[in-house]
Amino acid sequence: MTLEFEPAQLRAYFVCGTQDVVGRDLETVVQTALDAGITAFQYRDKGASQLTAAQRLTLGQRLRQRCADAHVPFIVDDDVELALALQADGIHVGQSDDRVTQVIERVAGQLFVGLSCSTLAEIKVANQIDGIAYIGSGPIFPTNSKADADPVVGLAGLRELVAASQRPIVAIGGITVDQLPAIAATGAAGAAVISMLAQSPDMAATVKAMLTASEAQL
Ligand code: TZP
Ligand code: MG
Repeated sequence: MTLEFEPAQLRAYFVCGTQDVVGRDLETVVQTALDAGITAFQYRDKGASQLTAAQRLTLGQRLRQRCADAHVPFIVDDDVELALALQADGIHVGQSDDRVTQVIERVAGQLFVGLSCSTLAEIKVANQIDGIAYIGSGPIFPTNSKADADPVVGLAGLRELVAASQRPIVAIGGITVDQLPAIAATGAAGAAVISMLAQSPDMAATVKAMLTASEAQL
């Protein structure tokens, strides 16, 4: 059983892979985040990850099960075949990944689709495409977690993207607890974070801050 997309799932969106928790166990980190109340998890194992494809599949199965048990959507970054193999709830693709229209066709009826858009032009194109559940926009601020990140969008830029988009937007990139109210004030449906949660000394408090900030906008 896969979960249907709902915009509220974007409120406390955790993105993580083994490269983001070096020296620690990703499964434990994800379980702690689930227990803390994250509303979505994206498995993004890439960049400096040392895993083989087989290890990624095995770990993915375990993470997928933990998300299912917690009734939290499990979303796979980029890799459509991995997402299908894991019976994920969603797939997230960037502008430079497989063409989003092909991905939508490939996963139709099985997975919801998220698309990264960092410019107004990309939002306008996305508005014309049926089958996109949500948009991820960023980096809002400078980030150390993505080597090939687009130029920084900023809060004013995010506000423009939100105004132009017909789909809910989750903001990503360099987001810290202090910035959550400002992110929410742009009309974004939520925040997607790596470091803020992966390196949080108190995940319950960090997730609560994410939920409180997005609650104020509902
Ligand atoms: N896409 C745009 S910025 C980014 C991704 C995956 C990295 C976000 O990581 P952090 O640590 O929350 O800045
Ligand atoms: Mg990508």
